[in-house]
Amino acid sequence: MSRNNESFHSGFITIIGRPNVGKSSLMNAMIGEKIAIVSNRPQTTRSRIMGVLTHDEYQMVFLDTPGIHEPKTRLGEYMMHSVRDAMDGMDCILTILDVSHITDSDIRIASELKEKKVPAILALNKIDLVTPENILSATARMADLGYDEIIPVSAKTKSGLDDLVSCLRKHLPQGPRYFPDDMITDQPERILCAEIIREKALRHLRDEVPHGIGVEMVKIEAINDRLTEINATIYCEREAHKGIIIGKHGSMLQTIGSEARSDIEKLLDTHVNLRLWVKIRPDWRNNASDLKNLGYDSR
Ligand SMILES: Nc1nc2c(ncn2[C@@H]2O[C@H](COP(=O)(O)OP(=O)(O)OP(=O)(O)O)[C@@H](O)[C@H]2O)c(=O)[nH]1
Ligand SMILES: [Mg+2]
Repeated sequence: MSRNNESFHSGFITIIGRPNVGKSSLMNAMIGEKIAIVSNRPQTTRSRIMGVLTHDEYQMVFLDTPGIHEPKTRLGEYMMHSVRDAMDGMDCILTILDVSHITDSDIRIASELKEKKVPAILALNKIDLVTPENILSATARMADLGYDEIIPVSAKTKSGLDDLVSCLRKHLPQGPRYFPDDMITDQPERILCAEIIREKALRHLRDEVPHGIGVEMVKIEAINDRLTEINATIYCEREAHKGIIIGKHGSMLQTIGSEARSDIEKLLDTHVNLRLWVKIRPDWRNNASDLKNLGYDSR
């Protein structure tokens, strides 16, 4: 085991890209744990989320970020702030594209990012959805952007992940262990639990409802070694949305609650009593104090 400082490499790798390209999925896949929630809705990730991958010879500190978009609310502005914050002092940029759906805005983001003076890696994600010819033509199309490496991957099948990790390792500078070996994220338990609830809501709700959802942990209390009690409130923006979230005879809320409980039980390794409420906060995504209460500290 090499523990001396000279052969140890480490650094902060900021993961950037358009919404829904698979940034959070890729970070989770590289670390081998579910740290950031994932959904097929754009703008799932709302804050910078740290994930740490520690090996005998390196430590990669990934910063998963919200998908880059034109903000329309204060929440959106906060999200784009989080992206800029995560770029501060990074050692490497990891730009992600969805190879099955490359848009002009992908190309714009990818070329602007390359202006930075740190190594830049481009991962073409979702290769499981396209043919080898598509991968080759996408790689050729991106070749001019000036990235140090272009790596085809699939967060879903894990194909190409080892190549991506070794490529990142190659570009990391010598450095210290920033975090203890057993630390995989900086997200506190209460945030992880709130995010799991939001993920289940995103999974089951349609149309415009998911974007207006925020989850507040009201209580998380270890009753004993085997039981945790959690009370949480799901906020939405309209009366009609509240009805949809609760569902017929409470069926939707029950589905969200039981899926969330099962994941939270695995996370906490205890039984969980989960109680959910649904409340309306009109336009909370534009209200500074609501944003703060829901963990999106606006500036
Ligand atoms: N087929 C396939 N689907 C993938 C892959 N990676 C991610 N997905 C799916 O793509 C969707 C978006 O994934 P996320 O990881 O939430 O994407 P993101 O870039 O973090 O999205 P935002 O947080 O909204 O910016 C989800 O439905 C994932 O299951 C992949 O390699 N292959
Ligand atoms: Mg994400």
